[in-house]
Amino acid sequence: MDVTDESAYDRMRAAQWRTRGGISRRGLLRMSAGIGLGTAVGGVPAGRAAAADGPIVKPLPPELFVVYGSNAEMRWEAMRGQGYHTPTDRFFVRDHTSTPLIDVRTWRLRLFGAGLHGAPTLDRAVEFSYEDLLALPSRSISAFIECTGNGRSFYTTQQGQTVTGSPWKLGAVGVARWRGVPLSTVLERAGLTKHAVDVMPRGLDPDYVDGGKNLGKVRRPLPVAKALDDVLLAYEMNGRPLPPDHGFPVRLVVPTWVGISSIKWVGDIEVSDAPLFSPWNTQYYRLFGPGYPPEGSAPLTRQVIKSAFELPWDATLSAGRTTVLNGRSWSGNGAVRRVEVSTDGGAHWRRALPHGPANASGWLRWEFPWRPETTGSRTLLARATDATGASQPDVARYNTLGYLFDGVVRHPVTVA
Ligand SMILES: Nc1nc2c(c(=O)[nH]1)N[C@H]1C(S)=C(S)[C@@H](COP(=O)(O)O)O[C@H]1N2
Ligand SMILES: [Mo]
Repeated sequence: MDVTDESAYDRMRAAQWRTRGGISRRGLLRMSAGIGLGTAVGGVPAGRAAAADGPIVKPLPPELFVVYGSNAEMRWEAMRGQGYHTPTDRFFVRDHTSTPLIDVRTWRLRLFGAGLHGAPTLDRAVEFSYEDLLALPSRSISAFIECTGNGRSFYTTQQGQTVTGSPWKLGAVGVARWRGVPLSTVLERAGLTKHAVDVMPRGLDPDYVDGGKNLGKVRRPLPVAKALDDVLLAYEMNGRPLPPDHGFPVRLVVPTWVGISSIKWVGDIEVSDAPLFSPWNTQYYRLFGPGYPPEGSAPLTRQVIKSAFELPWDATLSAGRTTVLNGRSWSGNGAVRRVEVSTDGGAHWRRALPHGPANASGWLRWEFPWRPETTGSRTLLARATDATGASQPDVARYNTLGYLFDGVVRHPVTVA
């Protein structure tokens, strides 16, 4: 999970090679016939395919992304001049292992468990093909997907605290237009009972191994109440079929919740009549550390509130000229109501001008005209408040895995 220049270099080389017209190992595998159900990479060990070609399929040009192994964050300056949604080419990617390539002709979504009528086990599952899902009534939503650890590096750089995981700045978030079938529709058609408690989607990507221990497929239980509320089984992103890195053929989109809830490449969904557990709601995605119980907090659900400037880190701005600072703020607790900006390290604050919709599961865009008169280093700050009145503190509460950073980020710029 550590960043090394070497891994960034490897990713870049792989992307360059692909764009120069080389046929990738993945491309060859994709063309080979007979990729079986759930066999992500056609019988070749996933690790080898990944090593040959990089874990992420789409190009990761350095002007759009910072790459940490199998994870890539968007550079926020890449949102400047863009519309409400994050274009797919610059949407961050977070893969526990690597992006699988799935043959949609043989792919099936299988639902099973004691919370369904007559499908107690996987071998008696209710099945849906890709065409079956496309034929069901669809819904579209604009929603952010954000990694729970987005902003993690600021625990260290602003608060001097040690945390583990990818050292994201603020780029592990994106808002897309998602289209798909409400999960509630599929659950009802699969025979949901009144006794259903948890719903656990499981990905078809390779098993996740941590500290030498195989934890199996990426999977995380979702309470049935949330599953029936606003969750989508999405097959489209920004008007196109989901690309491989974002979950083709079908992923969950769980609006306002931690990114890990939105399981990609869903192969099956267990519907239980008792609480379910996986490493992703026990050892990860809880808060651990001083002030938390040894087993951690309750499993994380909603994201917290954040703000970002659409500027490079260490941007250079001109003295004596008005620059419009653009940014976006979002919260898992409800729509953003107010954003304030400081251009002097937090001594003075003024309201930013909101524009466009303040969608509760998306973000609010805003701008702030600024005319710096003198040259030198400055620190820009943005602080949002959401519909619940929650705002961004100066210091985020520490947890060892560096989740849910909601502190005000200190963005350095130079006025020249
Ligand atoms: N099957 C599977 N689903 C997954 C993951 C994964 O590694 N495997 N990563 C999760 C995490 S931690 C996040 S933050 C989001 C990232 O979605 P994206 O890569 O489309 O941006 O997907 C989630 N769904
Ligand atoms: Mo994540």
